[in-house]
Amino acid sequence: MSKTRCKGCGAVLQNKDIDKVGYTPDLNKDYCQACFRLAHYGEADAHFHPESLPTLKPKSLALMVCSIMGLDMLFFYPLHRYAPDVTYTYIINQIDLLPASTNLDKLLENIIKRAKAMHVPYEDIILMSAKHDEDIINLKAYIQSFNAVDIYLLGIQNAGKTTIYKALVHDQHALAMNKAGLTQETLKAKLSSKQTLYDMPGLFQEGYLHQLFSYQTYKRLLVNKPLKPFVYQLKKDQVLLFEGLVGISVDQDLSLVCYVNEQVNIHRTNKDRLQVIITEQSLSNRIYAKQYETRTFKLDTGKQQITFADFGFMHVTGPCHLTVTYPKNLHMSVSEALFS
Ligand SMILES: Nc1nc2c(ncn2[C@@H]2O[C@H](COP(=O)(O)OP(=O)(O)OP(=O)(O)O)[C@@H](O)[C@H]2O)c(=O)[nH]1
Ligand SMILES: [Mg+2]
Repeated sequence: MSKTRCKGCGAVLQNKDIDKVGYTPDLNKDYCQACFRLAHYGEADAHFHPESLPTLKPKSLALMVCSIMGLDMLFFYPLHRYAPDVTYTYIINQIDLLPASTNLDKLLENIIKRAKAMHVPYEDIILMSAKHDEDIINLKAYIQSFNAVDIYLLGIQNAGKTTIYKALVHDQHALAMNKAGLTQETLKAKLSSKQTLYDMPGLFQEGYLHQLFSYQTYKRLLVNKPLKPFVYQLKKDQVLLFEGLVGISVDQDLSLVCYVNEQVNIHRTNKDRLQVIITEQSLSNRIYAKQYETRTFKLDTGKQQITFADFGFMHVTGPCHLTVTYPKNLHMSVSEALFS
């Protein structure tokens, strides 16, 4: 088998099986067929998601990249437990997507508090945007201040690892797009004469939008512009329905601050109509949801964040009871809000 790799996703190119990763009819091409179609036509059908956990060399530096949409999962991959001889620095990427009014100092303070509460060892926590040249220059200087020769970019899908990689090593070919699980195999390049940078395939996050929608739909729903908080005053027995996917109701009149893509269809209805509307909208949106479930959460005092996969999140000030109807296979979490 050819050992040539696709320059977009890193998969070994092969011309034997169209249903397997790395397929191309012509082994002399730079890209596998899936990356070619994605890069040129914005289309993606087959979804291959690498599931193996990475092997990290001892004494290396791991940059754990997390997008602001995945903050609820920030410390949930305990790589430090099975690779303790590695230095871990956490990068909170895509901060350009946060509303301009966000207090970044407070966000950092709260993340540090959470790391301590969860006993997560870390060297540093960096807030940055891969789209800002200055942040990339600073990151490069930061990496070069370490003696480590192997530097890994790790984290869940769509966090921005390949975007950072491309900017750091000036790679023109690797694909960095809002297609979850795009990087299939490790990409590597010299960062300097002493250091090698590895862009790793994303760690698989169950229950994100790519499992519920076609690529055409989910790329429309992902947040790609700075978030504008939408405030909704919700009355008892009213339901706020997001794209036929998630319905929220509260046990008292309350305001919800919603952070989702502007294009998301938000519909106010009442509890009696909820099932009918969910059925209609999930059919027209072609949601791959086997079953919806309804759960009630008792929210503590203070600002709480309810996160719906990579779809968005909302802030609610408790105490209150919040009832959520959502597909069983959608990732959802409730935690203390990290910023206001
Ligand atoms: N606004 C903004 N978008 C970003 C930033 N970093 C990455 N993106 C976008 O996020 C999407 C995913 O970026 P990738 O670099 O492909 O993400 P990845 O972590 O390599 O994803 P996988 O390979 O699937 O694990 C792309 O559409 C990028 O343009 C950032 O700092 N700000
Ligand atoms: Mg990638």
